[in-house]
Amino acid sequence: MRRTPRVAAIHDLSGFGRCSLTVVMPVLSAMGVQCCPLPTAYLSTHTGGFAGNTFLDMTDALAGAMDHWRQLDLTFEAVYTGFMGSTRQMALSAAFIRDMQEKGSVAVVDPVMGDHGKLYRTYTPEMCQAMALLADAADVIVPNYTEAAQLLGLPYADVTAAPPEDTVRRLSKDGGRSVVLTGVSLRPGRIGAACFDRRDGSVSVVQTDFVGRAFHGTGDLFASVLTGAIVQGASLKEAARRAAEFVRLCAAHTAPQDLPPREGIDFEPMLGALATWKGADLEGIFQQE
Ligand code: PXL
Repeated sequence: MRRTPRVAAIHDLSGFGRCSLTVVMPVLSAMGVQCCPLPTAYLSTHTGGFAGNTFLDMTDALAGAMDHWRQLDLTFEAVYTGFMGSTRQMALSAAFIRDMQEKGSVAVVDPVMGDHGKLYRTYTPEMCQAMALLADAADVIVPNYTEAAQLLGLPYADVTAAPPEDTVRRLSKDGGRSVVLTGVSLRPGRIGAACFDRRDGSVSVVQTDFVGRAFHGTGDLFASVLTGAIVQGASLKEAARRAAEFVRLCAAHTAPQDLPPREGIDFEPMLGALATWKGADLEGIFQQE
């Protein structure tokens, strides 16, 4: 019997606010994937909407844990990275990715830097450059429009105005990496992602209903489901469909509660649905646009 797929997850641990490892770990576990965390930092809360959060940098511990895993000769179906606390963490992550790729890992890099046209307040221009280098090591990147603009060195307004099909091709760096651009809306009331699959050069857009509000942590939720589906063997487009549909389900559950957006998307009660989904369950939910 094939062993349970494993993912090495390099993200911060934010105690309150539903993002990064507090999303990544339960989502992957619910999908039947072993999540092995490599925490980059411990924060009391995420940095979006809470003032005065604590920040414990864990870069030295990260380097030590990576070395220990190398000594143990561990292998992972995927290495999945997100929010980073320093340029050194990004360099360590890129080196770890390259070592694990030699042993068969797929590298999914969510180049977390900002949202809604603005960088998160801890990100400096040097960190954005280092994130672009980390993204160069990836097999799959999962940027939103803000991050796509950073990676392409273009104004946010230009990237949001461009056809998403062109943007994912440009982000692929001549087809060298797959791309899932999030927050793509082809028409009002619809939202989803544009995908460039480097395996066959195909470009596709998946769309689902937009549940009228934005919540913190939806990017982490989307990228976690995407990563889980990829290691389960789904195609990139199918993985993006599952991710978009799960985010929609959780947003529909969260919106009527009227929680402060900084508390994040209330995904925990929906994990059961994620655990039992099979690819076929989603047929009919999506229309090709
Ligand atoms: O959701 C991305 C994210 C992850 N981790 C931390 C953050 C953010 C976004 O604000 O602050 C600590």
